Formats: sequence, C-alpha cells, structure tokens
Amino acid sequence: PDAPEHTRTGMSPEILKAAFIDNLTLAVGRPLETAVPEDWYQAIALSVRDRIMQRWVRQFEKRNAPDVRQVAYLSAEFLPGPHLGNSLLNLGITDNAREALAGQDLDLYIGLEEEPGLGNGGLGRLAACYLDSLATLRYPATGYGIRYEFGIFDQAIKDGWQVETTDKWLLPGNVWEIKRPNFAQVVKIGGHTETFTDQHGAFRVRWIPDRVVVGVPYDTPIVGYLSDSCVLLRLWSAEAAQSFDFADFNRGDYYGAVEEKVFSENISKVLYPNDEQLEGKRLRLEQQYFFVACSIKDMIRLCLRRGSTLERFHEMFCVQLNDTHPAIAVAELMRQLVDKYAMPWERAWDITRRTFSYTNHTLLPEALEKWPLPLFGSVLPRHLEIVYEINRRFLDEVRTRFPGDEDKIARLSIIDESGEKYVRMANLAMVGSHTVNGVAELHSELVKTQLFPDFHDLDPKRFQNVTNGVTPRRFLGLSNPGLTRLIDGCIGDSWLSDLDRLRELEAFAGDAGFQQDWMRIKLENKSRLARIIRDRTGVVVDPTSLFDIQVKRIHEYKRQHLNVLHIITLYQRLKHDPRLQITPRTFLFGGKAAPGYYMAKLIIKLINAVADTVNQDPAVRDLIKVVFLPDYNVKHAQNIYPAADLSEQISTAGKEASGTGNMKLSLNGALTIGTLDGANVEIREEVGAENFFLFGLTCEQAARLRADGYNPGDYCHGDPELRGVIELIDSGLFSHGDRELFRPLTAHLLERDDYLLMADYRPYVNCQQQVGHAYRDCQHWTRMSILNVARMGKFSSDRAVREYAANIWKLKPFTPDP
Ligand code: 26Q
Repeated sequence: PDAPEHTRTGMSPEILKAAFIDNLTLAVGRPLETAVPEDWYQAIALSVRDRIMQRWVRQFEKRNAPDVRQVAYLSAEFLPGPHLGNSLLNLGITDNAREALAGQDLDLYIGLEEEPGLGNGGLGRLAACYLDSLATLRYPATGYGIRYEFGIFDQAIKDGWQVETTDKWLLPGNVWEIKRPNFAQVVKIGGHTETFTDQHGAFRVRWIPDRVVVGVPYDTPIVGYLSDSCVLLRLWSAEAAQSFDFADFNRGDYYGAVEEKVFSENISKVLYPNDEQLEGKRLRLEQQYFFVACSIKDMIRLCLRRGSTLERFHEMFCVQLNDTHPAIAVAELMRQLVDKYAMPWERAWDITRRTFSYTNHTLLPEALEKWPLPLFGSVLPRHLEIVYEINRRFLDEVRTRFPGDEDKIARLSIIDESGEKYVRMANLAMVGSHTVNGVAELHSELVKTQLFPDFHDLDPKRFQNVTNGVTPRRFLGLSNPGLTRLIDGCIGDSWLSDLDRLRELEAFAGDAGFQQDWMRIKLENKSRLARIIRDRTGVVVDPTSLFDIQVKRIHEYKRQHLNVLHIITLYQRLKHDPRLQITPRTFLFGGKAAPGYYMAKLIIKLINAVADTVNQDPAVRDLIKVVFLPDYNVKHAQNIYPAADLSEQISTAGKEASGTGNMKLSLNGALTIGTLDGANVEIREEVGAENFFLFGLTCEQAARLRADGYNPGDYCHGDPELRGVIELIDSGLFSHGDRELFRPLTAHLLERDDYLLMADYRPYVNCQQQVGHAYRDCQHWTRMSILNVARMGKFSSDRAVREYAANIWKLKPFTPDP
C-alpha cells in the first residue's frame, strides 16, 4: 500500500543506509574505503537535514497563509547545542540510524559535532529550548539572531587559571544552515537626518547614513519532536555592501574599499560575554541594531508578500524581546512605519505597542542596559529622535495622571538625565510593549516591586509571569537514554511530549525493584562521567561517592565560593580528626567567567587550588575529590546532568532571576540544595519540602539584613570553624605559601560581602551535613530522587511556551495537513 521510500526522505533503516552512502560519496565526496569519522558525520548530518527540509517545505505555504499569526523571537543569543543527536531523536529515527550503520558507532559521530556557542548561558539556552517547544507544539515561529563568527570563547585551565581562546565553530563547516542571499537586507549606520516635504506636502525625515552594511540570513530549520513541524532559526551575518563602496563611494580606492569590507564584517564577528562593561562598546550597539533592523525588515517583507498592508502588521507578527538586547526594535518599527511607509505617528505607535512584548531576565541593577546618549545618537541619529518623541508623548501622559511628580517622571523617563545622559533600554522596552514578564514567580514579583514600581503603578495589567522551562527532549531523552528507557518501560513513552505524565512514576517511588534499576542507571551515568573526568583532567573519582555538582556561569551572586568554603570546612575537619567518617563526595564545578570579571576568575583559581591540595592530601583518604571540568557548554552539560546526585542552587536570595540548570538537574534525578531564589521556590513547591534541601536567608530577610547594617566580620568572628576556613585560605596553604593571592576574595568577604556568604555559611554547612547523612540511606535517597523526577512536569518548556502563546502572543496552535 505505501509508496516506496525516497532515498532523501525515507525513514527506514535500509533507506537511511542508502542515504548515508549516497551523501558520503556524492555530497562529501569520499569513497567508502577512505572515509574517516568526520566524513561519516557529514554524510549522516546531510541525510538528516534532508528529512528536516522536507518537513520545512511541506508546511511552508500553510505557515505563510494570510490569516496565520507568527511569533518572532528576537534574541541576541541562541545556544542550541549540537544538532545531530537531537534531530535524530525528534525525527524518531535514532534506532533506525543505528541499525543503518550496523556495527559503526553512531555516538562517536554525534560526538564530533562542534556546537554553535552563540550565547553566554541561561538566556541563550532558554531561547533554544523555546524553539524546540514551538516546533514540537506546531506554532509558526522564527528565532531571529546573529550568526556570530566566533561564539562564546573556549575555556582552558592553565595553572588553575581560566585561559580564553576563540571559538572557531564554523571552521569544519556547518551543514545545518542554508545561506539565503536573496533575502539579504541593507542596514544603515551613523550619519545624520534631514527633513523634507513630500509630494503631498507632508513633513518627513530622511536618514543619511555614513555607512551601510548588508545582512545576509542563514537559516537553520529546527524540527519538533515527532511533530512533522519546523520552526526557523534565522541568523544574520554582516557583509560589506560591495556595489555601494566599489562603485559610488571609493571609486578607484581599492584598499579603501577592502577596509570598508573588513569594517562591515566586524559587526557579526564575535559574541560579547556578559558582565562586560558597556561604556563605549559601539560595536555591541551596532550588533543589536544590525540584527533587529534586518529582522524587522524581514517581517515587513513577509507581511507585504502575504498580501497584507502594514496596518495589520501586529496581526501577522508578535515579537518577543528576549531581554533588552533587541529593544531598539521598538524605535526601528516606528521608523519604518512613519518614515518609510508614511504612516501617521499615532497609528504606527498603536501597531508597535500591539506587536511587542518584553521578557526581563535580570534584577541586578548593574546589568540593566543603558547607552550613553552621544554614542546612541552617533550610531542611530534617527532613532534618537524617535526615542525622544516616544518619550515626550509618554511623559505627557504620565504628567496628566501624576501632576507635579517630577521624581516619578525622572524615574519613568527613557532618558536618564541624573548625570551624564543615557538611553535606558528597559524603559524603552517597557513603554513599547503590551506585556512584560519575569521568568519565575518570585522574579516577576520583584520586577513589579523593585525594578519597575513606577511602571507597575501606571499599568499593573501589563505585568505577567512565565516561569522558565527546559526541553525534556534534549535534557532527558537525548542525554539520559538509560533513565529514558526505564521510564518508558514503566509508564509508556508519551511523557516526553507531555511531561506532567511523569507523575505516574510516583506510584513506583517505593518499589524496591524499581529503585534498584533507578540506582543502577545513576551509577552507570556516574561511571561514564568519571571516565570523562579522568580523560579530561586526570583526576580519578569514585562513582559510588556522592556527586555534588555546581555547573553554571561563574559569578559572585551564584556563590561558587560558598561551595568552596564548605569543601574547606570538610577538609579542615578531616585534618583535625584523622578517623572522622564522612560521606564520600565528588565536588564537580563547571562554568566560564567573563574575561574581564576579575573576581570570577579568582574564584576559578581558588577552586583549582583547593582541588590540587585536597585531592592529593593523604589525610583526606580520598573521601573528597574536587574537580573543575573545563569548557562547560551544552555538550558537556548533557554528560553532567544525568550523573548528578546533588544540584547546587545556592545564589543569594533575590539575585537569580530563575535558573534553568536547577530544572535540568532535578529532571535527571538530582536532589537540590538551594536557597529560596528564582525558580528554586517553585521546584521546592512541586517536589515537596521534604525532598528538597533548603537553607539560607529569604530575599526579604536579606533585604532587612542589609537595611539594618550588615557586618560580615561579625559572622566570621562568631564562628570559629568559619574563621578557620578563611584563615586557611589566607595562610597560603592553597597557594604555595602566597598569602596575598586570594586576599581580594577573603577581604571582600570580611569587609563587604555583597552576596551575604558569611550570613549563609553556617546554615549551608549544616544543611550539607543533612545531605551527607541522607545519602547514606540509599533507599530513602532514591525514593526522593524518583519523586523529584516524577514532579518536574511543570518545568517543561512546552508548558512555558503554551503560556506565552495563550497569555501573551494570543496564538492559535498551527496544524499542518496530516
Ligand atoms: C550585556 C551587555 C553587553 C554584553 C553582554 C550583555 C549580556 C549578555 C547576556 C547580559 C546578560 C546576558 C545573559 C543573561 C542571562 O543569561 N540571564 C539568565 O537568564 C536565564 C533565563 O531566563 C535565567 O534563568 C537566569 O536566572 C538569568 O541569570
């Protein structure tokens, strides 16, 4: 009955085998006999791409029908991770591909892929999880971003210090992307504006740039899980406008033109690490404008091509701003509608407000983006005028509601005029959006009360919460096949696209046989990670020890050094009492520090210094091992999460917007030791307080403590064990006698301690003691682990995306023909 399968689209093992060999010879250009693993990777990836393309093309017309509203997810960062393994999983052909390769090692080929590190951490990975869910749930969506030639730097550890090298992810080629030169866009930069009167006698403005660059889109379709549906990741790459400089500008000036080319291509050259001081970072502003302008123009093109007028732009597109990095889009859409398409301001503003919504990801005041006004004006002269006009109209409205309250006006203003003038991107995003959301319940409350209380007074209805979620496909189905099979065998396999069904595991939490299987799989995962640790660092760890894991960007507010204080505490106890029995533990750290963040780099050095001392001290009797695994990224994360017993989520309460690693670790059966911060609060609510190790100040208590005058030294002097730990660091024991090396860290803890480590130390260490104790009761621990997984349904990115779609985007699910 079925038509014979086509070599480029069929899914059976036989057809896949033919496809691999076809691609190996005809696309990669390698005879079978001489093919190396890299060739096989290419051939398999190309075969998978064909199958994704087929789904993409099949739904194309449907998706672009005039009555379909699409979501555009604007993000300066996307961290998708390696594509091959995930695409095989989502297409449902992993087993068939394995069979097709009879005897060859598919996992080896999957492991060869270089990941696109086009993001810093949580925010970029969240965008990638949302694309997976958007595709799985069949929403019509495009992720718009930048095709950085160099993504987040690669991290090596030399002599305990972080060393950065450039990430050359494009060097081996990228089979997943398709260049679309015919959809290139021209972007203006710099220059000045002029006014003129058009043929209807209307007053108009034109922008005369001093440079233009071309944005060329590269498309990567992302296939949903068993869904027959795709979303598009469209990343813009900057190229020189050749005809422009060669013909019009630099006639005869060949080298001048080449220089211009180099200049233009700089725009998408490199991803900025976070915590980078923005002051004077013209290129970063140009990057933001570059990808936003390309994306808005692309949407306008699609809108017009679909036969609509721009009057209906907001019915065709809803645009989500992933933090303020793309917030200039508000002014850009206004510019397009008013300047280019001659729309009246009021109409254009209404459309703009109905188009945008904004997600906030940070409460740290120092992380709120603001651009010095002169810099902003010199890169975007017309946008500055538009921002002023938006602001003038907005503040006039505020004045009618709060007459005479000039302080309020100053706080609400898009322009910061308290000293040197700045453009506040968060205020621009707020004013230009119909909805703003935080990324966890606690965070969304703090967005209202701490971050934007004046905006909240003005219009409380605009504030929403969407708690983050993660994709269970990559972070359980793909990365933890052992546990996936066990769960499948127990409750069937529908849970991977309906994560609430994990709750059916609760019935097995006390089942001795099931617990055995559960423990066996965890042990296998830990043994696998132990081999990786040995191969990559030379450190030998015991897979039966408690794997205590903290993996995330290195930052003072995340308090990796609180974890270190605990390690030194245990070390000190073992030194004092040679017969002390403690639960054997392996402490694993991973994460990158921003290259300019001195304290974070010193924390990495401290971790490695403590590791060197502790790992080889016979007094420790191998009861603790400390490992810093270099170059933490999506690929490594996938090996780490399945092996975790304990998940460290120990940020100072009120500082971590949500966290998503907390969800991934718990989803893989780790128990959490954590503060009441970000999504930890909701994780604890879901899994039950008795299955969560809670410690530390609440964010209210932290605020009160600070207000009452916090003196960290008091905690230190009042706690001999803590004092001993600090003194041990200062003694030079971990630094070959150098008593000054870690002084900036210890001095900061004793004198300022912005993140309240001293206050939380004792509760943390005591809580860790309970953890160690609990781990000794294997059955009870395993029961808690099963219950954690069973109750993680809420934290699927499918749930999060459905909430965005229903409450913010007002999207209908999109169903292609069966
Ligand atoms: C800013 C200016 C200049 C250069 C870079 C940046 C920059 C880049 C990236 C600033 C911030 C970021 C990334 C922030 C981020 O990842 N935030 C995290 O977002 C997650 C997803 O919502 C949350 O779970 C985390 O709590 C939050 O820290």
